[in-house]
Order: sequence, then structure tokens, then C-alpha cells
Amino acid sequence: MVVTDGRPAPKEELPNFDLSTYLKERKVQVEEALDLSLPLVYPEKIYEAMRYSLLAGGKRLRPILCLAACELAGGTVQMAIPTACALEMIHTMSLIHDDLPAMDNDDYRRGKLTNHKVYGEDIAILAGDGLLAYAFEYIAAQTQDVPAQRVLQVIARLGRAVGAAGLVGGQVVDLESEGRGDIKEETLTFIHTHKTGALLEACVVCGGILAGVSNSQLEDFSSYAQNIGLAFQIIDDILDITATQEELGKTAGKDLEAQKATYPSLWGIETSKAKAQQLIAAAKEQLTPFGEKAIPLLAIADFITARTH
Ligand code: GRG
Repeated sequence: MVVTDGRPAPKEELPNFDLSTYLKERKVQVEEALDLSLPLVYPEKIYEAMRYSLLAGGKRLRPILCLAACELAGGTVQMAIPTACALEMIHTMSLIHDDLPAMDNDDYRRGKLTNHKVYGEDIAILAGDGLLAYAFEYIAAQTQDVPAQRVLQVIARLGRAVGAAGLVGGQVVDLESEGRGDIKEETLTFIHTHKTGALLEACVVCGGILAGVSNSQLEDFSSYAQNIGLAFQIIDDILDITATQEELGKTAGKDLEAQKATYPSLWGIETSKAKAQQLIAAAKEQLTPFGEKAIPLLAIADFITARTH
């Protein structure tokens, strides 16, 4: 048993678990599934544009979270892989649209030229739309060995997470806040819990739903994910200041340039780091009832604050 006095034991006491190997293996598994999910067919132009961004790398954190949550809840990778792929399709489409000139206007993403820089704005918009629609089709058509009621629940949760109640709503408030010096912590938290947190929460919750977790366990999954989601964004804000373009795979220092309110701009870097640590501790606390089975999700929580890109 690794959990002592309500807190997960330090890393050296987590036997036989190497996060870096785990993440590498899962990334390979997810990337193989993504490659197979989207064949290049007529009209090739749009499939090429969709594949360009979908297969451009990235940490694959969202699908990995979904698979880990499903396994923690007693399910299998097989049950969750279509949803895991769909989550990455949705994340990718949000990056394509976020990078457009009408939004963040970025030239680089994941170390490559952004979708609109390669295919033009018209095709980039359509590639995003295509990925979004296909994500839902893919879950509905490809999920196997899971009761239909659970699949329906996943589709509903995911729809809510990406629409105006989630990512889209967060992005709108983010756009409205740009260039304003009077953004309050409450607004910033709204932006991040919606723009970034909603999809991360959906990853963990959908993994749990597919495996058939109880409602109270689903609450624990949701709290874990909300906490890591906010910590993830705080670290993202810090990295925008401290990391290089090579490390990030995208232009660094964009927030400052766009006069965006960020956690470091409100609290300073050191306090922001401390807040992220507190959120990670709170996230891990939620998984205490699951004991050793939660080791991958506990380690992923730590990875969120330790990451450099
Ligand atoms: C979802 C319908 C719909 C529209 C999109 C543009 C938009 C609305 C929302 C913006 C969402 C966005 C870009 C949020 C930022 C999330 C974030 C922190 C991205 C970076 O995630 P990483 O670090 O990236 O996991 P990799 O490349 O590793 O996958």
C-alpha cells in the first residue's frame, strides 16, 4: 500500500512504476490508433490537413488520461481507445482554430508550421470542423464492449465540455479579456477552467464512465481532473514566460505580447508555482480511496507541475 496519512507516498516508494516509460508507451499506442483512425481518402486535401495536425506530436496527455482513468476504474484500454482518440481530435481542432489569425494568430505549433500557414485559413477552419464532427462519429461508431447507455453519457459529457458551456465559452471570455488591464482572478479562473479544464476533466470522467464507475467515484475523478486542469494552465502560463520556443514548439512570450492576464501576472511566478503545487496535492488526495491502482494518475499529476513544455 502506498498511501500513508492521507497523502500519496513519495515517488521512490512507488514500486515498479516509471512514469517516463509509461508515458512513452502510451504515446506510441495512442499515435498508432490515431494514424489508423483517419485514412487519407478523397477529398485528400482535407484529410491531409486533418492528419497534418492530428499526427504532429504533442504530449497526448488527454488520451493518456482517459485510458488511465478507464483502467483505474476497472476497464480496459480497448474500451476507451476510440474515446481517447476522439479527445485528441477535439484537442487538435481547438489548437488549429486557436492558432488562426482571427484568434491567437500563431505561426508554429508542436514545432511545426500551424495548419493555416500550410493549408490556408479556409482549409484550416474546415480541418478543425472535420475533426470535431469526426470525434463524435468515432466514439459512436467504434466503441466496443461498452453498454450503449455509457457511450451515450460520454458523448453528452464531451459535447458539453467543448461547447459554449466549456472550451468555446472559455475562449470567448479569453478573447474579450485581451488587452484589458483590469481582469480579476475570478474571470481568469473562469477562462482556464473552461478553456483548458473542461476538456481535461472530460478525459478523466469519460474514462471512468466507460468503465462503469459509481457516481461517487465519478465525483472523485471529476475533482482530481479539475484540480490538475487548473494546475496545468498555471504551469502553461509560467512556461510562456520562462521556456524557449524550442521547448514549447510554439512562439514563447505570446501572453505578455498580447497583454493577456495570466496567473503569473496576477500573483508572480513563485506564488503561481506554489498554487499549482497545492492544486496537485488536492488532486492526488481525491484518489486516496483507490490505493495503488491510482499510481499512474498520481504520477501524471506530479508530471503536470514538473513539465518543461
Ligand atoms: C472546441 C468547438 C471548439 C472550438 C475551439 C479555439 C477554441 C475553441 C478554444 C481554445 C482552446 C485552447 C487552445 C486551449 C488551450 C489548451 C492548452 C493549454 C493547450 C496546450 O496543451 P498541451 O500542452 O499541448 O497538452 P500538446 O501539444 O502537448 O498536446
